[in-house]
Parts: sequence; C-alpha cells; structure tokens
Amino acid sequence: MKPRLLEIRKAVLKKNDEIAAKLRERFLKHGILALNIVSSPGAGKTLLLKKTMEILIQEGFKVGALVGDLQTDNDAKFLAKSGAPVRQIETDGNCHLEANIVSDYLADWDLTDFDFFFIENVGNLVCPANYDLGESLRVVLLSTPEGEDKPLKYPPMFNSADIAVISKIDLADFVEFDRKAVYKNLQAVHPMLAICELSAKTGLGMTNWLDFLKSKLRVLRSEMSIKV
Ligand SMILES: Nc1nc2c(ncn2[C@@H]2O[C@H](COP(=O)(O)OP(=O)(O)OP(=O)(O)O)[C@@H](O)[C@H]2O)c(=O)[nH]1
Ligand SMILES: [Mg+2]
Repeated sequence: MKPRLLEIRKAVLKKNDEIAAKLRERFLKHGILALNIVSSPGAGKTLLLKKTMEILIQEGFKVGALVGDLQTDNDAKFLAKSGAPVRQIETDGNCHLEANIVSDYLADWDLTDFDFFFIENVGNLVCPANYDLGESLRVVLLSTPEGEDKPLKYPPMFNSADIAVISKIDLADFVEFDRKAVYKNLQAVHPMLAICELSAKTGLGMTNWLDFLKSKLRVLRSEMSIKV
C-alpha cells in the first residue's frame, strides 16, 4: 500500500477506535453485554439472532438489536418479529459497520434497561475484522455449507473473534462437513477460541449458546458489581 494511503487508513481506524471506546463505555456503564455478530453473507446471523432474542425475552431479559446491510430493511423487519426493538442500518455500499454509524443510530436510544445488545454486521468475512464497534464479544459464524477452510482463508476475522459459532449444523451430513478439520483450522488461527455448534433451524445446540451468553453477562456484571 502507498504510504499516503496507509496513513489515511491508520487515521480512519484510530478515529474508529476512539468512537468505539466511547460506545464500549456507554454499554458497560449500563451493564449491557454488547455483541458484534460477523460472518459471510447468509451464514445464518439473522435467524440465530431472532431465535436467541425470542428465548431471552421469554426468560425475562431485555434485548435490542442493530442490523447492517448494504440495502433493504429485510433483516430488521424479520428480527422485530421477536418482539425486540430493532433498527436497520443501510450502509449504501459500505461493506462493514463502523463505530460512528453505530453511535449515530444509538444516539437517541435509551439503553438503561438492556441486558444484551446485538449488532449484526454486514455479511462479509474481510472488512468487519478491522472495525471495533464497542462490543464486549465478537461472534463469528461459520456455516457448515461454507466448508472447513474459511479460518485459514480469512484469519483476521477468526483471530479477532471471541467465539466461533459453527452454524447450520443440521446440514453437516448433507454437505459432508469435516468437523475435525474445522476445529484444527480454527485452532491454527486462534488457539484459545471458544467454539459452539448449533442449528438455529432445529434448535440443536441453542441451550449451550444461550448458557454461554448468560455466563458472559454474569461475568461482565460481577466485574462491575452489578447484580443480574
Ligand atoms: N438449514 C438451516 N438453514 C439455516 C440455518 N440458519 C439460517 N438458515 C437459513 O440460511 C439462510 C440465510 O440465513 P440468514 O439468517 O438470513 O443469514 P445472514 O447471515 O443473516 O445473511 P446476511 O444478513 O444476508 O449476511 C436463510 O434461508 C435461513 O433460513 C440453520 O441453522 N439451518
Ligand atoms: Mg442477516
């Protein structure tokens, strides 16, 4: 990359990090577990979020979501069926969400009562890796039909994540998904990465996923001395 372009890129990322730090402070002040959900297009982010939010709402948790796509508010409409408040960000061509746009969409949102706040990023395994959105947890989805080699091809995304969700596990046999290979590839890129297998369609593995989320909320709040 040319030196001037590199300088501009560094400045953009620095600005993003500053805004993300303020967002993180805002989430943490209210004891909210904020999650940034990333994956390639169609890996199952929206269906997983809808099912997750439905269950969390039934259990008495307060949840909300922001969802980014280049165009359409399809995902926000679908997610809103869970009963959670949801806002759509149309990035108009941008291949990832940035902290400033998240901050703008949250500016007039009263976050006081939220327990979990989900940010569904634009479907893309490259660009979102570089942009901190103030989340406490970054979740990367890898769906079984995509194949086992994605961690090796897109290491920054898997390296920057806190948990990899192997989604669409109900399709594993149909697509001859090699579990051993995917674990090996994930561990090669990020040795301590938490891994969770699930199907948002059938519900398999959802309990483990929800237990993981709730345990992370408890840890966050115990660190802040806020009782769940
Ligand atoms: N069989 C199966 N299909 C799934 C599962 N999760 C999602 N799907 C289907 O996969 C397709 C894409 O799912 P979405 O949830 O829209 O994926 P996404 O990652 O949000 O897609 P973008 O927002 O476009 O990046 C839809 O037809 C879903 O119904 C699953 O666990 N099993
Ligand atoms: Mg989606």
